Amino acid sequence: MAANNERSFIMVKPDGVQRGLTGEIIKRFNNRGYKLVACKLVQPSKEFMQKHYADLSSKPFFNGLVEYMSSSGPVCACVFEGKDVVKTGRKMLGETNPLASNPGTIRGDYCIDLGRNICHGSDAVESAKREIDLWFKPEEVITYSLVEGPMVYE
Ligand code: RTP
Repeated sequence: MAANNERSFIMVKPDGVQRGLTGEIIKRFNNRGYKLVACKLVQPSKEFMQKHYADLSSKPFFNGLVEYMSSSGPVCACVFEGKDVVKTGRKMLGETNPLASNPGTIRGDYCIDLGRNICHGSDAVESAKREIDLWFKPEEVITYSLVEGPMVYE
């Protein structure tokens, strides 16, 4: 059984912040039962975004992606915690291309274009660990109990 303390790095991208969708995205994860354990607005540098997207450095869209993410306003970097949050978080986000995303998913409800897909979610537990370490100091990720925890997990 997946552990209740699995963590995923969820980021509202500049287009999501500019469109006022930060609260909606956080709300959906909270409503599902996931616990917000870190959250901050960041204006990332180009070098920082190159590190974040290092796995995509050979892709033709890499430079445009890095440029967009570092020069279009802040992002909201979050960590959510809970059982299977990485896999479930990806399902909640929808497909990378919003046009392929089902209604009911975040991208399927709020966006149209691939390069303006409003949110990022870690694609594996290992990449979540790497991304959380990149974006947050250890003391910025808070360990605490939710009073309704027993109402989410049996
Ligand atoms: P993300 O990392 O942002 O959560 O997205 P993802 O895993 O669903 O997709 P990934 O392949 O990692 O791509 C990262 C972001 O790059 C943009 N992209 N543009 N022009 C293109 O062909 C293209 N492909 C991807 C998207 O904004 C995607 O979210």
